[in-house]
Amino acid sequence: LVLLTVIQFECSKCDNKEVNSFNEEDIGSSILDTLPRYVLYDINKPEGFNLRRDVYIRMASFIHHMNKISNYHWILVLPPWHRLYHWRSSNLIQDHLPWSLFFNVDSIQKVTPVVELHEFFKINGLRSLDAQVTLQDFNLNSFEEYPDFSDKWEVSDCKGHVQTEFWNLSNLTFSKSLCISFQGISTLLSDIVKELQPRTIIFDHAEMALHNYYGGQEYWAVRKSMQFSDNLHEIAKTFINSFLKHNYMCAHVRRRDFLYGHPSDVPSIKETARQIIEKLSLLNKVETVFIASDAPKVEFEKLCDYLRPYNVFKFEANKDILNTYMDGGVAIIDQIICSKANYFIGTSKSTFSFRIQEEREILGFSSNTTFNSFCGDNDRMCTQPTKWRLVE
Ligand code: GFB
Repeated sequence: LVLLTVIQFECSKCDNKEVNSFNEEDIGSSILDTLPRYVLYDINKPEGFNLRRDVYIRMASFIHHMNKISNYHWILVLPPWHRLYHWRSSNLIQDHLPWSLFFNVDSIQKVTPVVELHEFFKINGLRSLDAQVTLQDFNLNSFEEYPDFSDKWEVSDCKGHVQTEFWNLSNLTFSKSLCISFQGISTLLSDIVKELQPRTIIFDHAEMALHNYYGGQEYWAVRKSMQFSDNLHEIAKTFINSFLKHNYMCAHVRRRDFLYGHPSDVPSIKETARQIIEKLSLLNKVETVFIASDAPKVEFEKLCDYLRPYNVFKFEANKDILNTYMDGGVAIIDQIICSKANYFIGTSKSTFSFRIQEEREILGFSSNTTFNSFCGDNDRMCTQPTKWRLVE
């Protein structure tokens, strides 16, 4: 009993200490009921880093809800970062990365009970997860006169591919596997949990679950807890102090797949430069532009040519930084630098830009320096981003 009390204490603190895995048969069911329960999740493969950050907020909100309505203590397992499509450095192995590489996990844990996957394995050992649930769409008939958008779920036949090897880990197994057609907010997942009564459950396609209340108090509390790691902040700070001198505009110039995915929102390089210069002319004594971009080198050089009268900077990671923090970390450094600029202009519909705007809200920048985005070549008066103001 003393050992179990220790396990319980360690787990509910969610700290990084090693916790012995337990043997279920040695433990009575009433004592098992006192142990924490775990939710794991994964997301549609092609989704990028910043949409994944948004899905975390939805899952955190679900865990908060579970801890309000259930007698058990629920903990969210942070899915490792694994081979994202946009991470282009093919010489680096960018698999199974813990959240602590990018985020301050202590800060996250102050708001939501979470553990990293490797910590979960220490607690759970190699026991099968009680349930694997693949979320999928309902078959919506587009010809229906009144399509039903109400929150609902039902166990159904699997429509698409069912993932069996999460994060390429063949030792993750499941006692039960089912597909559920799902439409609704993330707290609705609690009904599925009530029905299945698992102690450990993994949801695939967690992006199907929507926000309870996007931009509400809980949203911002969780969002604020997602601080980037001190090391990445330190690198960004050194760059700002050395080159930008705290007086600069940042432009997030999203290229590559956005040229095909959102052609009318992405201006040509020449038009991008024109819009940057137009903004600079309205800013008092700002002569320096920081460019955050996934653009290929030739496009960036072309942009520099058009911006010639101004000081133009881009963060280039040295070998050490790239090897340690990889493409994901370099992108975060770009985001931190943009979040601290005197003025920010982003790319319409890019979640990379949205997250910078949120960070600037948290830091207290005025909204006219934050909620700005480029317009496509043929729509110079395009709609500007919605001002999602911080709610406390
Ligand atoms: O973050 P993300 O979901 O934003 O995906 P979007 C874009 C990824 O591209 C980032 C890289 O996570 C980075 O890896 N990237 C983009 C950048 N801009 C920059 C930049 O300024 N600096 C650096 N260093 N890297 C969505 C995708 O992208 O676009 C979806 O999530 C889909 O999967 C959609 O492809 C069309 O919202 O911009």
